[in-house]
Amino acid sequence: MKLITAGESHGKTLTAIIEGLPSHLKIDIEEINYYLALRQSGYGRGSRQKIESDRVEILSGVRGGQTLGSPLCICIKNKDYENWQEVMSPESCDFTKRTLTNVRPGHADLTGMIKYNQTDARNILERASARETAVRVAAGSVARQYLRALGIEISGYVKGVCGVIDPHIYPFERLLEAKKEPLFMLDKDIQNRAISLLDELKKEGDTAGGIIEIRVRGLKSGFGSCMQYSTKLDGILCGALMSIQAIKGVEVGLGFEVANLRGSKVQDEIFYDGKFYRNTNNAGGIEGGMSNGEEVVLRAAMKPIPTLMKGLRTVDYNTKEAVKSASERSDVAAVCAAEIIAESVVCFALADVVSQRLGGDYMEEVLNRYAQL
Ligand code: EPS
Repeated sequence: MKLITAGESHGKTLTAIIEGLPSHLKIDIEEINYYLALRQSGYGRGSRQKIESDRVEILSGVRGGQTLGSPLCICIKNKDYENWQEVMSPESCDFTKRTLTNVRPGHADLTGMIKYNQTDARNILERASARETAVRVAAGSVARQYLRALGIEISGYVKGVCGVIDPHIYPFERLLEAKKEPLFMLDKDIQNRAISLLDELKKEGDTAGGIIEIRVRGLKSGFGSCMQYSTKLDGILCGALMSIQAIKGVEVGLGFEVANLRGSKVQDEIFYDGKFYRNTNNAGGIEGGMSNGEEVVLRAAMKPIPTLMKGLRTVDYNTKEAVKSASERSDVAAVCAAEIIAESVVCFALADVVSQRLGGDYMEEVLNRYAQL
């Protein structure tokens, strides 16, 4: 299963092509829109989200609610384009307006300008922007529907915001409740502390990141492979998470903690009672680059949003003068959005791994093959 995305943040539309879906997969468009709305929600989002109300349009690959086996072309319109047409139109536009040269530390601005030989960071930031993730959520939501048909579910929650961490471990069933919470957190006291912190940061013109946990339930053992480095499931899923804007760290299972513990406290011992099982899941459901049948547990660390209302010290790209970095509007935090995006990219990457092993041109064939494992 392959995905390619296109689109600028203030351009006409975001578009994606998904290739490799079998035929006869029922597509629930309202569910895609549900995840798009969730991606726009969450405490700490900025005023851009009041302009956009993302909805997917399927342009090809689906007929009467079912996939045809042909490539799906999907798009999400940028409502803000109406306000940006003068500077973003592909036909003709005014290059002197809404230029950005006070390059923002931590954004793609400076490195992108040098790499692509630009004098206006707009030509970089429009594509680097996390707006692109809207269409990845739509594609991930299609992949989620494919996985769900096999009984594989993906969920997650926010585990921490700017150092306010929830140390609890929750059963999979509880994770869905997080979506009803303003910060997708499951402990209300901890969430209230995080909200107060975001309020303070907003007043100070500062921003925050956080930690997201993603879990996969129902994945049978043997997906991914120990035979070639590029086919290892942990490498593939962590790579997908790292591809999200602002993600700077990823862990599987115990994650970085494995380095601090002795072997007998880290390895999950194996037992047999009619079937093999383990009493612990420190490996996070992946051993030797293959799913082992336990829940897959992934965590991602998001850095704070690089556009700070109070600005940061930087240099004007063209004049080389010391200036404050650019800021018109910004999210204080987008950790909830990142949680939905993380679920979505895991869905897509996993659907690709699953479909590589199972093959199948139509859903019934796929389902039969999974049932036989
Ligand atoms: C983003 C900057 C902000 C965010 C945007 C990502 O947009 P604007 O520059 O229009 O205020 O709101 O995210 C989205 C639009 C979105 O839908 O997630 C950036 O620089 O990455």
